[in-house]
Amino acid sequence: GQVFRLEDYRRSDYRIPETRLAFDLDPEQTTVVSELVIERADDSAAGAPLVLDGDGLDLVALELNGEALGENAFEATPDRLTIHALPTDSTFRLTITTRVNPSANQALMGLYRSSGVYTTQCEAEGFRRITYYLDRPDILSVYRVRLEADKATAPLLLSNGNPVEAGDLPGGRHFAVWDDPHPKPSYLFALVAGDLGVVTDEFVTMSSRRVALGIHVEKGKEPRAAYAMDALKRSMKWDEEVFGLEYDLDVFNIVAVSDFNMGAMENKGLNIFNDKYVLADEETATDADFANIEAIIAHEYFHNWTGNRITCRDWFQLCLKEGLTVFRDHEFSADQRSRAVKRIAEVRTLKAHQFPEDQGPLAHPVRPRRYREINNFYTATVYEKGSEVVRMIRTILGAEAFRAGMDLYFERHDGDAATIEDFLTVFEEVSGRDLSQFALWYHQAGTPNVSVKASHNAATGELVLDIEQSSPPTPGESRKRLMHIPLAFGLVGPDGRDMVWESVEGATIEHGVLHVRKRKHHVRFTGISERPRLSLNRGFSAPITLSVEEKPEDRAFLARHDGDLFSRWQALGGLMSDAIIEASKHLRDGRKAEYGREIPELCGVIATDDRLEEAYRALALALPSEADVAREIGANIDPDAILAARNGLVEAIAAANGDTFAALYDQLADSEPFTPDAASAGRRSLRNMLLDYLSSGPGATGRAAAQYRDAGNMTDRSAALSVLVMRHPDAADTKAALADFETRFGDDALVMDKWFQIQAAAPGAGALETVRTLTTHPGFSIANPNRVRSLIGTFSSANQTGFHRADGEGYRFFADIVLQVEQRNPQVAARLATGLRSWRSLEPKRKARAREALLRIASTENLSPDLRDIVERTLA
Ligand code: BAL
Ligand code: ZN
Repeated sequence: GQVFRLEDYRRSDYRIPETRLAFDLDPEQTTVVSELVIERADDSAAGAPLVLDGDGLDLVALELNGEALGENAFEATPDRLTIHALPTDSTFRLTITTRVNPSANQALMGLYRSSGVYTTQCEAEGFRRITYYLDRPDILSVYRVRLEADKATAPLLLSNGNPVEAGDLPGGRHFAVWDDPHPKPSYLFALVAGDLGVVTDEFVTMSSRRVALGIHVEKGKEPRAAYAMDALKRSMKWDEEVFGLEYDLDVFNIVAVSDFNMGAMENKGLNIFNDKYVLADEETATDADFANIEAIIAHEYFHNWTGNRITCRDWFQLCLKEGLTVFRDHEFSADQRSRAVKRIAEVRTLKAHQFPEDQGPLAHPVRPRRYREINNFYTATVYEKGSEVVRMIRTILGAEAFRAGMDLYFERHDGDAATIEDFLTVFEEVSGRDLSQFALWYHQAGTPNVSVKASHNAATGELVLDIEQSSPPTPGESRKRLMHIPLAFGLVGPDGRDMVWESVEGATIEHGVLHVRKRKHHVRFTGISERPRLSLNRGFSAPITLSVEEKPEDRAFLARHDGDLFSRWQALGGLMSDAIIEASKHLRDGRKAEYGREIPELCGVIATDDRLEEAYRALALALPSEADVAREIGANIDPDAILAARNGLVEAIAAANGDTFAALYDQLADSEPFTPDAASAGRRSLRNMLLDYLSSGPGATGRAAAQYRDAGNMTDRSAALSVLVMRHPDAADTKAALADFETRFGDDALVMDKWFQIQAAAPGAGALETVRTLTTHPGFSIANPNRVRSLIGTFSSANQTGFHRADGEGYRFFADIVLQVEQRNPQVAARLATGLRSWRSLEPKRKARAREALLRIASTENLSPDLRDIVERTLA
């Protein structure tokens, strides 16, 4: 396939200041008439042909300035429309008629039907599946859209912008016209037509403008949209208060659809959502679902400024809108909930998804320099690491200068298609700092490592830190340049308080942040009378790995006493991870695993420390996942040994704290009616974490079975079911609970996703047969992305022992499914296939079998560009 390169960017010879679209909607034969005002960018472009993008299009008619074009004047293929003979005037009008079949569209890109609703997805390059266009984000146009459809089946007609006209037509049809005054790129175009229920509300902006809000969902599910509406209003308010950003249209609509490749899409004034991220009530959604809905509603809304008003010059700049908008939604959630807890959750996600990407064959810079298929770059690196980079800018500049930089960004670039350079420049200007070394965070792939050695001289009161940075090679980048790493730290004294030094030399330290910029820093502190414990990378100030020479006692001390809650969590997690790694080595060698007393004791202390929020205590008690441990080990992975070692630690913690945990479990029972707020959710998460420990012994199903039975909400019900399935897959209580869940929720697809997910995660070689059988369950559909992700995605990404079965059957099954999904939906298949990205770190037998599966996919004929790109890079 073609390779696109950042350095090849050129401005287009033509612009499209105005776009008028008319859709005559029909399930199989939709006609699209596109009337474009086209402008030559400058005189040097005179004579240049106009080349418009298409993808599988069927051209019906073509007119230039109102006259049909002769056959020799243009060339139309499904993927391109080239017009040779153009008038000499600098502006002309092109009218293009195409015909598309929404019902046949299973790739869910362009215009398609989902449960009888016409909907669109155009990012990144879906608009060219609707009509020929300059389908690139630096072509900004004002859109006017006319929709016409059958009134009985599609009473609702929505597009971007404000509604301007509507009316009835003969033959049971009707129409609506929408006008969007804000110039936008084609990837932000959207339409929806169908018969949906609605929840309405109003938001009054800071300059007293009234905005009509609508959330459109499947009829009968309106009550489940109430939380999303509440989250939307809070998001609108927050963006005004924190960034001074106001909404800019008279209406804001959100539509939930059940077949959707992504989580949601920020189309101007008409966000389209995967229904999973809109619909929630206590009986059908967990606390995690509520938190995700809040975050994603906010994320898409925040794109109105970071993405829509200021968009990307080209797709290499994707992180300009995504990294920044993730940062904004993280800050929103931190303000709505608990900052420390939110930060830990973010770092867990980053380590679980971005670190393995950065450390494997699919590693790429936050701003990539080349791609073959842009759909494959909606990655954890672009989103999550992209957000971390913005966070580091704030850490380096301080909150005030950061806000000034954001203000300047909006002031200077509103209406632009901008670049990362534009973004960095505003922060350099407002702060007077040189961010050129820092910019490597955008340009260089891989997770840097910082190693720290400390030596303390009690007699002189000197502390020396020898700090060294290094970055491992990544594909296409064997030599790395030195990064600017902002390392927040504290020197924790014997009383648990941060020590204050008299002087320091060897590195710049500002507001508790040490700036690592050279390969090596020899940092000397004076006035440190006692040996401190090093609390490093506080708040995860930089997305790096740390190698610190320290004693386990020091970590245990920090886990108990560090004044920084994030670092306490980090210290405890490190101890747990090391203990599991050590135990897994013993088990592989046929020896007995030992876990010691320190970790179980710490777990008891933290679980019962009521000065700490419950949500924090739950996160502290959550052991690193099997995948986390595998990543720490890095090579020659044996998932069975890791599972056994991890289970051993769970049992050791449970054995040491049985009575304490049981008492706390009883004490935390909900006494009030359900509310989804952070404090109540935290209580449930701690209680459900305790339930897992209390259910870890042989035959210990009673408590989980009872909780399942008595649960008043989905959080407690699904947690109990998960504990039963994970800890006691063959128990009668487990089978009964699974059957009951299916009976209760069998006709609710989103809830059944949890049932698929929980079973797909059950450890052990037997999971494969369960998953295989579930693919034939009537509730499963290979055509629906949410079903595929719940069952197959969970199996491949969250079931280390089932998926990575020693005999390779998990991989074989997986390859079959990936190829089946690909027949319909290349994008979802390609995403799924990243489940094998860490194959090289497996032990030799599994590695060979994983490779066979990848090679089989790679050698399949007519592979989509999406899937080919992923498997070839994974194998390279
Ligand atoms: N722009 C794609 C979906 C999102 O990141 O909001
Ligand atoms: Zn986004």
